[in-house]
Amino acid sequence: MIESYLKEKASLIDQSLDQITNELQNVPERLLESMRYSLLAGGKRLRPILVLATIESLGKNESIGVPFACAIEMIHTYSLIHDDLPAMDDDDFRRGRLTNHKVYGDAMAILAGDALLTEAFGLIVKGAKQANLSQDCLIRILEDAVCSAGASGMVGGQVRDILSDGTKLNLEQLEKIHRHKTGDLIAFSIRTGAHLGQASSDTLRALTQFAYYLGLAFQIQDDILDVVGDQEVIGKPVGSDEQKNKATYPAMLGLDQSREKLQQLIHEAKESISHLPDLNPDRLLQIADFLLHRDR
Ligand code: GRG
Repeated sequence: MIESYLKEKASLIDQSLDQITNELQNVPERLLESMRYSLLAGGKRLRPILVLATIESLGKNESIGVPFACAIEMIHTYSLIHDDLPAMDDDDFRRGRLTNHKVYGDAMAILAGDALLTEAFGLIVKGAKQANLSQDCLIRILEDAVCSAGASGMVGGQVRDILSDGTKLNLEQLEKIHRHKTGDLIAFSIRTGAHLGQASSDTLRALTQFAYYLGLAFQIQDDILDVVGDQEVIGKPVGSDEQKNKATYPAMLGLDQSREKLQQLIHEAKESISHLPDLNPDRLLQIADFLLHRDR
């Protein structure tokens, strides 16, 4: 059952993040509290789970991926904290609780995000040392981290999004924003699993394609849930995209066509990894199907 797999892996990530942040040395108490407040608030842990599932699908032991998976969750959580700030989306609730700046103030929320991002890189290096990873492999992961989270990746996507406020986007422009804002970190997760699982270059390419289909599908479902979701279940207010006049798939295509596009993307995602000699795709296919029907 995919639900029990996701639950078990989310709990492994929760425990590891708790331990990793508890072991940080010389961190001012209030900063650590603020970092842990958002990090341990129980997100779905999709990105770290994708790291582990990709390693497993390549027939390797997933445990080598845990520090890398946690590092990616730290980068993701930093982006959520900063995205919620008054200068960005100005949101009050995230992961079912008050947003970081509502509890700790803007300055501490900014710094908690900065610290999570920086510590993530430390954790990647620590994970590489623990696993005796080759320098080549570590460099590939670090390069991917910079490209996917940095100025040409997630941050770039967020900037394109902000600059498009008040303008009328077409579908192609919207997809470019999401490819970077949402897709790049999802691709980084899967590519990290592929590097750690020693995927061939053809398989790495196919997994990257799978990741971008999945990332876009994930975003469309996020947009759909903002229209038809249950606030109690998703942990943040619904209807906020419409209220903020955001360009979304339901706003551009309507709900029915957005759902069709979502199904099409999941189909293409699954096709792209179904016939590779060094990959057993079953787990990743199950996750793709689960995302199609997720309610949070
Ligand atoms: C501020 C640098 C910077 C970037 C912000 C990720 C992001 C970019 C903004 C968050 C807002 C948003 C809706 C982004 C789209 C990606 C997305 C659906 C994020 C939410 O991810 P989930 O659903 O959240 O995996 P949990 O809480 O489950 O981890």
